[in-house]
Amino acid sequence: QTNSGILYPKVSSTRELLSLDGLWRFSLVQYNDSNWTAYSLIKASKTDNDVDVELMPVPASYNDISTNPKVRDHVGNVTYERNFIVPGTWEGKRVWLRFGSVCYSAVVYVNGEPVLSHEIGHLPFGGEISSFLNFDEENNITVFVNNILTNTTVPQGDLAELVSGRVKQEYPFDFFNYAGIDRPVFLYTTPSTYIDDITLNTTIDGTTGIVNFQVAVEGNSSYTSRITIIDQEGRGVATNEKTLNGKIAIPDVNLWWPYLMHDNPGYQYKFRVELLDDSSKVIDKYDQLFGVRELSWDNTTFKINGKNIYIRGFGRHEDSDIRGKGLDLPLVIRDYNLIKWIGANCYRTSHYPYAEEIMDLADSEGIMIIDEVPAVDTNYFSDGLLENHKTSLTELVRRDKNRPSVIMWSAANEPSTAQPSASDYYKDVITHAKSLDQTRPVTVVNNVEAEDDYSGEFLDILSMNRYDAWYDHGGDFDIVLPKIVAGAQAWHERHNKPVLVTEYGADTLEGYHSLPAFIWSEEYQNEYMSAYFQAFDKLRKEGWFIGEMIWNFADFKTSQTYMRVGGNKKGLFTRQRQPKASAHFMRKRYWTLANLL
Ligand code: BDP
Repeated sequence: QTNSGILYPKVSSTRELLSLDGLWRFSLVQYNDSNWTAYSLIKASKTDNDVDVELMPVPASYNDISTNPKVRDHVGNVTYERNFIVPGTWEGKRVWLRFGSVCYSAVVYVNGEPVLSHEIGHLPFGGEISSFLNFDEENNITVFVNNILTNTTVPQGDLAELVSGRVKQEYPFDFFNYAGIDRPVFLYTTPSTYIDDITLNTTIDGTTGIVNFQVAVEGNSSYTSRITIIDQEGRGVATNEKTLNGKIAIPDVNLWWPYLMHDNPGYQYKFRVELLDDSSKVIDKYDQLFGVRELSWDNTTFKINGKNIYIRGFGRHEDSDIRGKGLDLPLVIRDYNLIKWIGANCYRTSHYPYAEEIMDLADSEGIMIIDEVPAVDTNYFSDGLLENHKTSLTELVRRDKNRPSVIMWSAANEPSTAQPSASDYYKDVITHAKSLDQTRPVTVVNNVEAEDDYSGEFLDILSMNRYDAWYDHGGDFDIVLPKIVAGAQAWHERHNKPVLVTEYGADTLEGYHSLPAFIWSEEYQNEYMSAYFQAFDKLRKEGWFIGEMIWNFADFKTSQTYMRVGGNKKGLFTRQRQPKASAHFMRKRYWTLANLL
């Protein structure tokens, strides 16, 4: 249903909302090689969960809640189930069901009837379920959640049968393949004629902000509309009563600026849409937040509101103890406190879209986002994969198009762009991304050398991941400066576009010290960073180098391999969000850069 909107559910005078978050009954379904079987068959083949409490919190990944490795390492379907009551006052309205994300795919039944299905994790989906509900009575919802990754899923994975006969999920990326209903679930109402979608783009003309808008309405097309733009003090600053598609000017506009680029970063307005019937009664009402800002880029620079952007940031993960990738508001706020403490202005949603509630904070705090689809480590290109890859972009742009924080789309992380077949594949992917949005640049995050790559010609900005003095040349910090400078120069010279370092990093065990620095010690991480800082300072003088992002913000869980001691430890912060020595060191650099630029 990608041709309809996916506005975040909100209460208004015409809309109501119920959360289905909380404890759901949970069970594992025995591995079955046909991905989806009939409802009755799956229900009949339930296994018991041994010692486990058969309840699962929503939102959360299910893997780390249990003491049982069968739950953590499960492959295939699980079921989530609960009952809920729909108020009788909702009868006659449209009732919608919406999931913020289910990893990786879901089939949803209400009162035994299939109502929704969705594939690709980390993206919202929903639909109208009015006709399946009993009002003022108990209803049952059952969700089959499947975590199998194949050659055509985004991201890719493979199933391997072990000699014991057990089927195991293998995948090329290092972060743990968490699964479950990991973001909020809502029931909400709209009237029968409703605001389905809102698309806003902004430009600036002197001190005036221009808002280009398109509002999609479903239902009775004879209703009129009233649009009001409301500032942060609650004042109406512009209106339009004529049309659902047009332009509105905001005089003396407050622009949206990134953190530490302005004394009032993250300024947002409300775009209020009201649908009115013949007697001017409000039929539907929705407030969409947005910021006024203009992005531009050329062969050497990337600008916001006419000012050069220099990115100070990191790659991150949605990852924490017990919850896995489940949305957790205390963690979300802790993370933004750390982002501001360290003086960063940007992060990449490596390696998938992050929860909408996390993105809201980026908008309001002025943190710039490189918004990435779940295409990580793509190795085999095929038509089936291409379709899913494009769908992931369609759904991401549909979800995040109005966010001022999103400054760039990332169409992939470390794909095999050194294969000649990558050329046609990425031409198609990037053309698709550009057909969805022309106002933001598109990148692919590469780890191949410029001369070996087949994707760069289609991109607006070149992003490179580098691990010199980590995965090779342990301890040889002196190779970093020449290699990074030459690597970045080669990208710029080949394509004449701005260059960004999107990853560099060293695993570090907190509390392990060594003088002189030795690999895995806190001293090593700092010396490694120093070597990269020297390279970045040299590159900054070239005029086309637009930023530095360390890998990673915090330590995170991985699959089990001898390369990872308790997970990937390249964080500046531990998984519990406490600083390593490197966090203090980075803080000095990021604040110095912020004051310099
Ligand atoms: C890069 C990947 C990232 C990994 C990182 C690492 O993009 O997902 O976690 O390497 O190995 O290649 O730490």
